[in-house]
Amino acid sequence: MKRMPNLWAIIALIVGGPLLVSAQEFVANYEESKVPDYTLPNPLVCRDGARVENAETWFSKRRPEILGLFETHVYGRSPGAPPMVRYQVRTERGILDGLAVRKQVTMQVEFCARTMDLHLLLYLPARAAGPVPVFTGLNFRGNHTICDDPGIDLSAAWIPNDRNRGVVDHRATEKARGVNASRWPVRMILERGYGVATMYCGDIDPDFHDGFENGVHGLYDTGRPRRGDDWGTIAAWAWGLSRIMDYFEMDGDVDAGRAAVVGHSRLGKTALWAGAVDTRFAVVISNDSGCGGAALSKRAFGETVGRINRSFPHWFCENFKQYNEREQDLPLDQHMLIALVAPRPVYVASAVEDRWADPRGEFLAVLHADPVYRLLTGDGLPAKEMPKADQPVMGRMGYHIRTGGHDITEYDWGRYLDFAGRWWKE
Ligand code: GTR
Repeated sequence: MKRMPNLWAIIALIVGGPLLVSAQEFVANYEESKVPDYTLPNPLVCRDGARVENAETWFSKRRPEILGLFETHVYGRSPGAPPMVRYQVRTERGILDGLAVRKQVTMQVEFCARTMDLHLLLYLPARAAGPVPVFTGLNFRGNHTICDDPGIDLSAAWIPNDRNRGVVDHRATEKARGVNASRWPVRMILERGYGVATMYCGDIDPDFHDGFENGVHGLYDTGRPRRGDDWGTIAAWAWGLSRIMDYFEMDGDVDAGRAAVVGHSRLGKTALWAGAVDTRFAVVISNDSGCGGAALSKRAFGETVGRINRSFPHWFCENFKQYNEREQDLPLDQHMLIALVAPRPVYVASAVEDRWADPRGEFLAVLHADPVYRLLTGDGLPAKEMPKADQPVMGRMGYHIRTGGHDITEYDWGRYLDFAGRWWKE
C-alpha cells in the first residue's frame, strides 16, 4: 500500500530540522573535571614492548617508529628535497634605517617539468661580522604584512581575507603592508644579533581545501589517487620550511647550524612537524599551536581531533579522520611529537585566554616528553607543575604561559630569543 507522507513528520522536520543541526554543533569542553580518562603511550617503550634504555635504541628503533606513526596517522608522508631548485637572490643594504641587510630570494622548484615559485624574505643584522643564527617561520598573509618596510615585494599569491585588519581582498594591496608587524618584531631580533626569515605559507600550499590541486601538492601529486597517508597542508608547509633550510646551507651569511624554526598557531603545528622531520633545525619553537600541535589530543579539551578535521579537512592526512571522536584509539599523542625534536632544544608557549588550544595539554605534552630529553641529555624541563602566567621555565626544554589571548607577541619573542641565545652562546 502506498503511504502518504505523514504530515506531522513533515512539520516536525521543518520545525525540528534546524534544532537537530544545532544539537550536533560542536561544544568544546573547558572543564578539567570532564577531561576523559586517557593513557598516553610511553615514548620510551617500543611497540614490541622493549624499553628504550639508551640513545642507540632511541635513534635506531624508537624514534623512526614514532616518526612513522605520525606520518601514517597524523600529518602524512612528504617527499624529500626537489630534484631541481633555481635561486634568484636580490640583496639590498641600508634597510630599516641601516639596521639590516635585506635579501629577497625566489626559489623556483621544478618537479616533472612543472614549476612553482617560493618567495623568501630574509633580514640579517647589518653589523654582523660573520654568519648569524636565523629565526625562521612561515607567515599567514604574505611577506609584505610582517613589516612596514616598503621594499618588501607584494605577494602575488592568493591571500585569505582578514576583515579584522581591514583587508578584504584576496590579492595583496599596499594597505596590507605591515598589518601583521606586531607578530614579527624584526628590529628587536636584528638588534639582538640574529637574522629573521619568513615565507608566505600560501606560496607553498594555499590554506583552503582545493582537493590538493594547488600549491606543492599540484606539483607532486597529480595523476594518481590519493592515499590515506598522503601529506596534508601542514606537512606541505613543513616541507617548505625545509626548502628554506636548503637555502640557508648555501648562504654564507647564515649560520645554518644555528637555525631556529618558529611558528604561531597552525604555523606552530607546522614548526613542530618541520622540527621533527628535519633535524637540521637546531631549535624548535611552537607558539599557541594547540590541537595537532603541542596539545595532547587525548584530553579532548577545547579544539578536538574531530572538530579540527571538519573545519580544516586539508591540514592533516586522510587517516587522521579515523580518530574523530576516537582520540583514545590514537597509537600516539603529541608529547611524542615533541620527543622527536630531542635532543635539540624545544620551546612551547601557551596563552592564558587561549583555552581553545588547551594550555594545560600543551604543558603536559612537554612534561611527558621530558623523559626522552633526560635519557639523551640529562636535561629537560625544569618544572613538574605548570608555571604561573608570565613565569617562563627554561632548560633544554622551555615553556611559558603568557597573560592574554591567542597571538604571538613581543613578550613571546623575547623569551624565544633568550632561550635560543642560551644554547647559541655555548
Ligand atoms: C583556528 C584553529 C586552530 C589554530 C588557529 C590558527 O581556527 O582551530 O587550530 O590553528 O585557527 O591557526 O590561528
